[in-house]
Amino acid sequence: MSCKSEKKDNIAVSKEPVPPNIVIIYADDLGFGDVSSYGSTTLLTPNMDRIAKEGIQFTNGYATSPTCTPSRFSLLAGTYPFRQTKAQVLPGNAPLLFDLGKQTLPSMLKGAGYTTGVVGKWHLGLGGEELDWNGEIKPGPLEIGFDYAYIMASTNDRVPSVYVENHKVVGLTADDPLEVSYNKNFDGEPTGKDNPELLKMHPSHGHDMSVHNGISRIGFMKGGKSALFIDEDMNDDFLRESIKYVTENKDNPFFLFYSLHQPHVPRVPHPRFVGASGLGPRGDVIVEADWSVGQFLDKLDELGLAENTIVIFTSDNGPVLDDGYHDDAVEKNGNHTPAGSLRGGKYSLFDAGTHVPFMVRWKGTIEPGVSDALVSQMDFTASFAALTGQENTTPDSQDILDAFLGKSDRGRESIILGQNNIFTFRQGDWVLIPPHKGAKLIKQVNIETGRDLEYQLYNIKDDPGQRNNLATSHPEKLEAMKSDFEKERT
Ligand code: NG6
Ligand code: CA
Repeated sequence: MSCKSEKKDNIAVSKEPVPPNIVIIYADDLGFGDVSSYGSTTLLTPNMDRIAKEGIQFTNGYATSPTCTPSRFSLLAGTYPFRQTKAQVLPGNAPLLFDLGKQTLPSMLKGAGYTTGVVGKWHLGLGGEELDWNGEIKPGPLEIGFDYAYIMASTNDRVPSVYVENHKVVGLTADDPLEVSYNKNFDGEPTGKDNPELLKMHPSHGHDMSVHNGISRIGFMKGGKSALFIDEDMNDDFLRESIKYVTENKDNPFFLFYSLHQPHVPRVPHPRFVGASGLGPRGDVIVEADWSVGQFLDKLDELGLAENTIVIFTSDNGPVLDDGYHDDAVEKNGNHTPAGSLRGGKYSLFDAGTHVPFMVRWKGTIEPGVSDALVSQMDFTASFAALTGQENTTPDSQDILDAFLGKSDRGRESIILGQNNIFTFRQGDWVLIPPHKGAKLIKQVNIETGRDLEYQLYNIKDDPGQRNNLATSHPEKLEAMKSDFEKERT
């Protein structure tokens, strides 16, 4: 930690140490193999690579779930997602997922004197059971510890297609109220199903309800026309708001959760990035996201904050190609391997569901390097509580600060990955997948679920592609893992 010092009669007097700013840049559905520092040669991400090269690149970094809401919940609440059964992909009109009053990452940092902000995708519910989108939108981020919020209400493929700044929908006018339903359409409103002629991007599965900006979404909405976001501008909107936030808060310690929407569907880059990757819209929006990461890092440099800001880059879950729109993700993928050498992808119990790019930079403090420590996003709360002298009261977050700062190659011993009784258990280099009923393949997205009626046991170090099930040949290891998994669950 650097110290602010003050010259007094030519003697430097040390004041309180200044805690570093903390920024988490969080991609949405970015895979382990989508980043060039993790081996991608087909898609180049020079700015994400910059964080990796100037900091610690983790080769065993995990989100806690292979979908969005549970991973985000876990990151912010320091809790395994399975402890909150509602922590599953939420509709856009779901109530706020958090128990008010419990510690969160932002509330802990607020207690340490930080200003706390969130910009970008939220997908953690808003309001109570009934929410009038034209009134005060609360409880939300401000009620769980953020001082400032500029968020997309849900996801870019779920209505309402609006941003919320603190307690208000941005740009809404009283003469055109916004209404939202996940049950039925509003009279006279077009849908993707009935009005394909209105669409510039067509759904492949689901996503055939309300239409706006030529794209049909999940759920129905009416009105609020002046508030609806433009997909092409979303990246620039979130970058602008993030830069504004750090600029305004540069003189006090701040935390920013900069939550990107890429490469989640619908993949609609700004026109200046169309064709940038050669891999179609999925690649193009990753290039767009990477560019924003670079712009953001440049701004930290310009403000003189690079040396006193921890920058983390990671993703909420693994990759998927066709996730519900005909956007050429499959057709133009070529030789690109979004999951790298890992098996599965988004939604999967196999490793690629949760094993994600994960890097931590603290210029001038962290010695750059590569770490194979087992680290998870759930551990930020306890680790940064240790850094800032706060008490961690979240149930599952572990203090692995030394691993995050590259001082130790020991992270967690083990982690449960999944949500709501669908689990994988990683311990050291071993992965246990308990028996799960259900299909082995999600056909629509062409991803293996990892479900099997038998136990699966893999050694991830020797077999990152999870091809050799060692459950029968290693009965003692299997029994030990089963027992440790049960202990960790309770
Ligand atoms: C699925 C959606 C998918 C995506 C996902 C959540 C359909 C057919 N598929 O239900 O497109 O929105 O939910 O993704 O509707 S996440 O990254 O936010 O978890
Ligand atoms: Ca996601």
